[in-house]
Amino acid sequence: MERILNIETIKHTGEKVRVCGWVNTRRDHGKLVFIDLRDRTGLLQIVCQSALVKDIKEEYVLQIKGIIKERPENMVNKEIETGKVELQAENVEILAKSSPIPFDFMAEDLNLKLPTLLDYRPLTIRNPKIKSIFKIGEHITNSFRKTMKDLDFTGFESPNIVPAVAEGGADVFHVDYYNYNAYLAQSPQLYKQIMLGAFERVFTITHVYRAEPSITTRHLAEYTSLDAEISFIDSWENLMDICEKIIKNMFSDLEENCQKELSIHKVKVPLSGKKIPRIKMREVQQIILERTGRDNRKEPDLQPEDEQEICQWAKEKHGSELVFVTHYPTKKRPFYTHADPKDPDYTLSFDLLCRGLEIVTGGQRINDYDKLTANIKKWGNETKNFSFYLQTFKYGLPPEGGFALGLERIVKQVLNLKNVREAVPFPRDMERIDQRLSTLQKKKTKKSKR
Ligand code: AMO
Repeated sequence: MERILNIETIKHTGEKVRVCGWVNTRRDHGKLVFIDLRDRTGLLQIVCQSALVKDIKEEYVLQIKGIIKERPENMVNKEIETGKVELQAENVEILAKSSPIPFDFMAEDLNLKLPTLLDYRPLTIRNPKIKSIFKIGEHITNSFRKTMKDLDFTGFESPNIVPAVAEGGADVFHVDYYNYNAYLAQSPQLYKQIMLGAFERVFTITHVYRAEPSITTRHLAEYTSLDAEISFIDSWENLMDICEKIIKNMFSDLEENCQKELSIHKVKVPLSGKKIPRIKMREVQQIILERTGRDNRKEPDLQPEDEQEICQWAKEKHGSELVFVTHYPTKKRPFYTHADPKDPDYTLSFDLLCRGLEIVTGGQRINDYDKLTANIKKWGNETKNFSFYLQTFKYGLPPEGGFALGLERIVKQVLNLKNVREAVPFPRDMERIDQRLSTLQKKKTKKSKR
């Protein structure tokens, strides 16, 4: 007999079926035992003679054969999708045993401290509310890919071991690569630009690495970057148009297909209004001054509290929980960023903020070989380290730009999670590689020929 899923049992009343899953709960009522069996589609009530399930405890994995019965009207459970039926067990087989569970990790509102939640990830991932976080993440990634394909972008795989630092700064992980110096990629930036020479518009979904020197609620050491790069742009604003389309498609996809997951978290997708407002960074600082009295007008970047305030402004003024902030100072952007010809102290760049947090960064790139070479030097890098990448421009690349979305940050903002670590099944940060680093022994690193 073929296994059927719990959700399918509602179409099999009166029939004998075989189901498999985990014991979610067990309730003993004298000679009868009620088991809620959990599989990937949800719960099903099993009614058994106690003799059949004598030693069976929570999280045991079972295979059960029996007859699907309709429940009497007054016994229907509206809380579960199979609530109109139950399975009268005739045969129960144990597929795997479980040790006693250390705490109630299936509780509806699992109120654990983050370190405990992550220390017990193999268990807490089974909780429906936690599991739903990763369903949302998967939908976001699929929706990004779908919009990219609809817009005729070509996908590619970007390398994660790289010889040069794309985004600048010291936050890179060094790799001892056959005793040569290499890095874990901070972004697929240089490779997506190279790919344009053949495909004109490309995307990639890839893990990237930032050796963040501190622990915050918005930074991971490894995260998923959803990257797009587009050539033959008429204006850098085309980039924001495409980014807006991606985000709007993403949110309507979640609204259409993830109501269950959104409602477990008691959230709605962020409002994006008719058109997401676009505002220059210096104007943002002026608005912040007027609204809060905080004068950050000389600061080269927005502070986290400024990002929250401007999102609040966008919601009140434009009915949008998203806002594009544009024209960041040239000094603060990587070497490849195109300056604004009208005011070269600022760039043709943008961040997209959502509910108070940056979720996307992008902008136009320098596509002129000489200007790019000069900028690499100006940023303190040696051009020989970039000669591979520079071939792209040496042999002609049209005006272009692109952007990258931080997957986990989008999940965090959509679900109103407190910490971005909750949005990754297995987060890496200064304190953890699955296990807490403090519990692992430090390895003495071999001296490499650098
Ligand atoms: P940037 O460095 O701003 O830009 O990164 C792009 C987006 O990635 C997310 N992000 C992070 N998410 C979690 N943890 C981190 N440590 C982290 N750092 C960044 C953010 C951010 O907006 N090459 C450019 C993009 C481009 O211009 O195409 C880049 O990497 O959501």
